[in-house]
Amino acid sequence: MGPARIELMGAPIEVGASEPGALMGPAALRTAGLARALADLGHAVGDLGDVVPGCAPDARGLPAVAAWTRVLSARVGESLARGALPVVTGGDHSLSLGTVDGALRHCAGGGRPLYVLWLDAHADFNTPETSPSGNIHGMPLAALCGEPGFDGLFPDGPRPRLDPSRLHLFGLRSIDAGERALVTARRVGVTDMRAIDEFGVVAPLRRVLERVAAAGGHLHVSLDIDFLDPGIAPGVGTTVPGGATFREAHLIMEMLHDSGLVGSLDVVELNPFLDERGRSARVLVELVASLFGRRILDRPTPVIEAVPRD
Ligand code: 5AB
Ligand code: MN
Ligand code: MN
Ligand code: MN
Repeated sequence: MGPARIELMGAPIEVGASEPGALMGPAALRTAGLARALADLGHAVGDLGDVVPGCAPDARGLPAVAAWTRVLSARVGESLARGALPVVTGGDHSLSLGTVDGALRHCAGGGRPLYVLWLDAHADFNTPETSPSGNIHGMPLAALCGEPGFDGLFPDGPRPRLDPSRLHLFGLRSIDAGERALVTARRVGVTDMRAIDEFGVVAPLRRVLERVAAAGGHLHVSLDIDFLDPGIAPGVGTTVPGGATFREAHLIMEMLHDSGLVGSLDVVELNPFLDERGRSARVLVELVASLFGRRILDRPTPVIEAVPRD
């Protein structure tokens, strides 16, 4: 059984990155057939179009990101309240400030813990103080977890924080000194590339999924395309060699589907301006389709059966 309805929303934001082009990401994913691929699997799919931020066209920096955060949080919250599964396409990774905030508020209202699986080459745990670049797409997790330095980013008043122990970084292979200290101090879960090389993706991911299942949690998945090796997904501003292979990423998506735990999804950092003939957009569509149930044969694989379900 799948979600009642998948709701696609574009978030053409690039103010969080220094390389221009990510604002074309939602359009490229539409062209690559994202909605059609999901509908072909039998899901009810709605494309709600692009989210429009309530900021001046010339807004830059933190104020612009704050406007995106506000509207994305509201849209994701509304989608979840309708019982839908929101899929937000980016756009740079600062959009997850809004999507995760929306999921956090929704879960807090329902008394469910929110877990985040961050598929990314990077930790995205810088603060304005530790960041070597000043780019906000390298900071969303620090802000969501309540690190200082982000005044004015979220709507005023109390807000639920992301518990760092319910955050898992998967595929990490590039981390700055300041964020490494924070990730360690806050006890964030990490499966870095060294661990994937040694153990593969199955055992570490199964452990994450078991925790979420045991807690009855909502799993938010944030897929940064630079999680993948640049050889298969070159359309990205921040390439790091040594990324996940297509087969590793594909298996992760299949396991996520069969877990039945995913409640919301971001697909971020696609930069069509840097892509090669739509390759990266097509790879992302393939992966998202697998997350929503595309499979080779009509049976679960033995590995996935080992993940307990209640
Ligand atoms: B992405 C870097 N750590 O903070 C920084 O693509 C890169 O959303 C951030 O993961 C990459 O600028 C942000 C050097
Ligand atoms: Mn990222
Ligand atoms: Mn990244
Ligand atoms: Mn990036």
